[in-house]
Amino acid sequence: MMHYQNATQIAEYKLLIASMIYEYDLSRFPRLSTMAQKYLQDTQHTLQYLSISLTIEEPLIFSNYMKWFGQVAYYLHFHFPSISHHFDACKHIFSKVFEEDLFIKASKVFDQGVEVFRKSYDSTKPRDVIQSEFLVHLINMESDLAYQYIAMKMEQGSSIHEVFLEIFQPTLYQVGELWQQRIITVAKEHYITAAIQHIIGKLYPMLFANKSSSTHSITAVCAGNELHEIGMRMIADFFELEGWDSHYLGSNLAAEFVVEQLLSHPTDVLAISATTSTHLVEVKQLITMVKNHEALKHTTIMVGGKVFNDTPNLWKLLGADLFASDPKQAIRLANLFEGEAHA
Ligand code: B12
Repeated sequence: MMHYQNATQIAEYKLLIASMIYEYDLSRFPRLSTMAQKYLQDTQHTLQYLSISLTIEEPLIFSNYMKWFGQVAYYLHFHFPSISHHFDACKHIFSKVFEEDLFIKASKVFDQGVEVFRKSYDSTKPRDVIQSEFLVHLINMESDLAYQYIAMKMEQGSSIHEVFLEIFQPTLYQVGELWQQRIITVAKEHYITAAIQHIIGKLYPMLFANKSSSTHSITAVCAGNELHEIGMRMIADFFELEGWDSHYLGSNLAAEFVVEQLLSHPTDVLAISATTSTHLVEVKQLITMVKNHEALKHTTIMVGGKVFNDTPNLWKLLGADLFASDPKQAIRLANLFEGEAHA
């Protein structure tokens, strides 16, 4: 049997380790035979988050994942004793396949996570998700009415900032909550997201009608294959509104291509967004590549997104220069930093 020595191997061999955990659990609870695929999938997720948490040396990454997993397990009506047996099975296999050092470190983080899971599972209650008029239109798949609602708000004097931060952002967070509680389907979540992106697109002529001249520049990218891109897009748009030149690159771009872009079109700031912690290794790789490149050593690296909002100090651990939780703070910090850099 192979013995793993470091945290990255946990992610590398997650299918193999998950299979061993499943086989062990199955030998004690034969009824698990009906759910092999789901079991293996969920276990691989848990191993992936454990690996990242250990690699980055931030236990909160795994605990936050287990908090979320506890809520999901509650809404999916998972059988609590079965999950407890599953966690025991994980520990049993860890003790067999991890070298002693790794086992000690992994057990500490894993045990904390299991405790957080228990508390989260026990304390989760269906919460009322406020359904605004805008969200109700989207749930009813009436995107034209949703657009008319936004157009009316703007006619009544709402600014782009208000529409983005007081309507789109809370609506999207509510959509996440509704999806997690299984009140709306994955397809509906996709529909609503696409509809909001479409509405944002329609607002662009208004957005950039009075753009002032550029003083600084920013490149904005989502980490690795991080698909949550609306937050990064909003940040880039707000910088643009503040008179910065913004180059928004979207997601699914390998680090070497980001570096290539920065070399051909240098900007003062590189902004990187991450929502889930599964993309943190990619954030770190990109930061390291930019920092190690002689021609890019003056590029200021700013990070943000849900995982950074949920994990204080993570930005420092990854070597970023700045972190901001929202557009206002991002612009204030970037202006301050760039002002000082050019003073
Ligand atoms: C829409 C959505 C999706 C869409 C994204 C589409 C798109 N084109 O962007 C799709 C369907 C693809 C998706 C997929 C998944 N999703 Co999703 N998704 C969401 C949802 C509902 C909204 C995200 C969003 O747009 N928010 C609105 C923006 C404006 O907010 P924001 O991202 O926080 O950005 C603000 C700040 O954070 C900050 N900011 C953001 N980036 C940056 C960068 C910098 C530099 C700075 C300074 C600041 C900054 O400023 C922004 C503006 O204020 C969230 C719910 C939520 N609570 O966020 C779930 C959510 C994030 N998803 C979740 C999950 C689990 C997934 C999947 C794993 C699901 C699955 N089983 O497939 C996949 C992962 C895909 C991947 N590889 O990344 C979970 C994450 C849970 C966790 N562990 O943290 C959430 C929280 C849902 C939930 N309640 O369970 N998702």
